[in-house]
Amino acid sequence: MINFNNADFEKSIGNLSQMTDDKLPEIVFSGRSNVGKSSLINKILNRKSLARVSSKPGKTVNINLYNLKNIRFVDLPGYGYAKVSFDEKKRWSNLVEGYFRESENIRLVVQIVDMRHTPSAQDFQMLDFLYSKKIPFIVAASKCDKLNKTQKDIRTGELSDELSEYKNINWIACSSVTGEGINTIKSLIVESI
Ligand SMILES: Nc1nc2c(ncn2[C@@H]2O[C@H](COP(=O)(O)OP(=O)(O)O)[C@@H](O)[C@H]2O)c(=O)[nH]1
Ligand SMILES: [Mg+2]
Repeated sequence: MINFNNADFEKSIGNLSQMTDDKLPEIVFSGRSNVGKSSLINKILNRKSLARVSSKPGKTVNINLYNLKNIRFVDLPGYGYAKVSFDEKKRWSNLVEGYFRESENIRLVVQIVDMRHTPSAQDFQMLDFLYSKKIPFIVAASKCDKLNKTQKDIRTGELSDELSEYKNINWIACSSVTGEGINTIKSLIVESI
């Protein structure tokens, strides 16, 4: 049983040695900066502002951890923000690559892409990485409320094609504004545990 309504912020870490070694199953959220990662986490957890939502792409290269008692949500630092320095990019890759290398408790990665656009080169890099390493993942296509019916139909077909090389991967149109897709994502999280 997962109680999505009983989450606490655990901590924000800039170094993998700060990870708690308690074998809690982990649900990982990954995506480009500003794609709607924090908003999605808040929506799933039924909270207004547990995860900080920002109108500007964030620069903090930290992993944020949320504890749901018997599982942990792992909020990876966003990527793809153009204005970060070489050092910050280096910090991002050390932290994220290190996390995937060292964690033995990943049950599911929720890879978030913006429904309105073709996934970026970095999104595809992330998807290729997850797929080739056989890490279980789903794709959450965020901000679907920003598309009208016609646009949504078009993007649904296109995104299916764009993701077609990842066999048997679920992708879900979702919105943190309307709540569309959130229950499906929650079910897939439950199934993964
Ligand atoms: N319309 C709409 N806006 C969203 C949605 N999700 C996030 N946003 C907005 O996108 C911006 C970035 O969101 P945030 O959750 O901080 O993204 P993060 O950087 O990936 O954590 C904020 O202005 C949010 O209000 C969504 O599903 N629909
Ligand atoms: Mg965020």
